[in-house]
Amino acid sequence: MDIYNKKYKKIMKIIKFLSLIFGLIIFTSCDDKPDTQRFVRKEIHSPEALEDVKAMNRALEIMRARGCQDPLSWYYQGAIHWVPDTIENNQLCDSYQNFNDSKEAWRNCTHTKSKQEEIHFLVWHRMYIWHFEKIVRKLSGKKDFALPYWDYTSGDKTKMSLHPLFRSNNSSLYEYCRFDSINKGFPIEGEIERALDITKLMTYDDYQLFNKNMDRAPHGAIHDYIGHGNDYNDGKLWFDNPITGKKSHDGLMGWVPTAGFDPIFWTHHSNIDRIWQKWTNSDNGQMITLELLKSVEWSYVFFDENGKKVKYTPEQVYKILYSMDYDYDDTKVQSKSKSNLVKSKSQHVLTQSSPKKLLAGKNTVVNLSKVSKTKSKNVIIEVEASYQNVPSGIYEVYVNTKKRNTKSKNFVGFMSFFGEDHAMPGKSCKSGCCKPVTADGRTKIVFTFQHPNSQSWNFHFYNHNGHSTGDLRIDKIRIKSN
Ligand SMILES: [Cu+2]
Repeated sequence: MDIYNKKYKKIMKIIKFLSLIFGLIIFTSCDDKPDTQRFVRKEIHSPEALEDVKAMNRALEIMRARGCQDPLSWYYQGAIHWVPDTIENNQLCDSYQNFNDSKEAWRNCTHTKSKQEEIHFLVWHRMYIWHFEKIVRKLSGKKDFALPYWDYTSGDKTKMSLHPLFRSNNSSLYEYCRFDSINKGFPIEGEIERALDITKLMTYDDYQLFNKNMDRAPHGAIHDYIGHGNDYNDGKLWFDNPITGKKSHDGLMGWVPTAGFDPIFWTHHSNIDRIWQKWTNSDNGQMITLELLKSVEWSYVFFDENGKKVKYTPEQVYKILYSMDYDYDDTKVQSKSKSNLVKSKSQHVLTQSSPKKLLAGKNTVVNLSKVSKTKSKNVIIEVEASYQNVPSGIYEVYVNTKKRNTKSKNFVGFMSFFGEDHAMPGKSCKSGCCKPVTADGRTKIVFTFQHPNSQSWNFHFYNHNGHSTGDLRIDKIRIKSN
C-alpha cells in the first residue's frame, strides 16, 4: 500500500511538472502571436521611427509608379482627400480632366465651406490615414509599419524641422512644392509658432468645440505654413504646381485640393490624430457620440491594402473609432471609461453686438457694451466674420488685454482660413448650403470658442504683420451661456 502510494505521488508529480511545461509553452506561444497586433506610431525624428520612415519611402516609390486608376497609387490616395475641379492636360492622370471624371471615393475630405460636415473632421481623417497606413505596410513589406507623426507642437527645434528623408530630392517623400525654408532643413519658425501652442485647445471639454478649434490651429495653421510660410499674402512666392500644372502662390499643402498629394500630409495628420487622442485621454476629453456622428451625413469610403473598396456606416465607424489597432509612442488609443458629461443644450444669448468692423492693422478693438450676467463658469463666444477675398494668416483673439500671450487666461483662440477658398462644384451639398453669405453678399464664417466668464468684453484681434487682413470684417459677437 505504501509503495503504491509513493508511486502514485511520483506519477502525480510528473504529471504536474509536464502540465506546467505544457502550459508555459502554450502561454509563450500565445504571447508570441497575439490575436490582435498593436502598431506603434513613433515621433518621426526618433531613432525608433527610422525604419518606418524608410518603409514609407519604399512604399511611396511603388505608389508613385502606379497609374491614377489604381486605388493603391499615390495619386488615387491623394485624390481621396480632394483634387482640383479642373486640370487641363493632366500630365499625372490623363483620365481626370474635371470633377465629372472623379473616381470612387475621391474628393471626400471634410474641409468645405459649408462647415456642416466639419463635425467629421477628426473622425474622417483618422479613418483616412489608417487605411493609408495599411497600404504602406503591405507595399513596403514592413510588417509592423506604423505611420510616424511630426511633433511640431513640442517646441523642440529638432522635432520641428522636416525629417531628412522628406527633404532629400531623391526620396519619394520629397516634394518641391512646399515653403522652401522647411525643405532646406530649417525648423518651423516665426509667427506660426504662436499658433502651435495647444494650451488653450487642451482646456476644451466639449467634443464639437475641440474639433472645430483644432481644425483652425494647429491643423490649418500647419497647412498654411507648409504651403506658403508666414506671410503668403505678400504674393512673393511662386510655385510650379505639379498637380495643376500651373504656377501658383500655394504649395501643395496650402490648398485643400492638392494637400493630400504631399507625403508630409500623412505625418501631419498622424500628429493631429495623436493630439486628439491625448485630449480624449485627458480629464477634459470627451468622446464623440454616435448621435453627433450621425447628425450630418458623410461618406466613409476607402480602400484596403489589397485595393478592395471598404464602405462604412456611421455605426461601423463608431465601433472602431476608439479601438484602433495602433497606439502612439506616448499615447494609448482607447475609449474613455468615464461617461460623457451631460450638458444642458439650452444655450441662450447673454449679450451680443454687431460691430461690422473691418480689421485694420495689427490690432483691432471691438468692445461689447453690455455686461453679461450669468453664474456659469464658462461661456461660449461666437465671432461672426465675413470677407470678399479669403484672408490669410493667423489671427489671435484676446479679451480685456492688449498683451499677446497665448498661455494667458485672456487668450480666446485662433482664427485661420485654411479651406475657405474651397467650394464643392458639382457635388450636391449634403447638409445646408455650400456657402453661407451675409445680407450684403460677403462670405460668412463663424468661429466658436469657450472662455471663462467675464464682466466686461473688450475684444482684441491681432494679426502679426497687420497687412494681410484683406477685407476681413467682424460682423457680430455673441456671448452665450454654456
Ligand atoms: Cu488637413
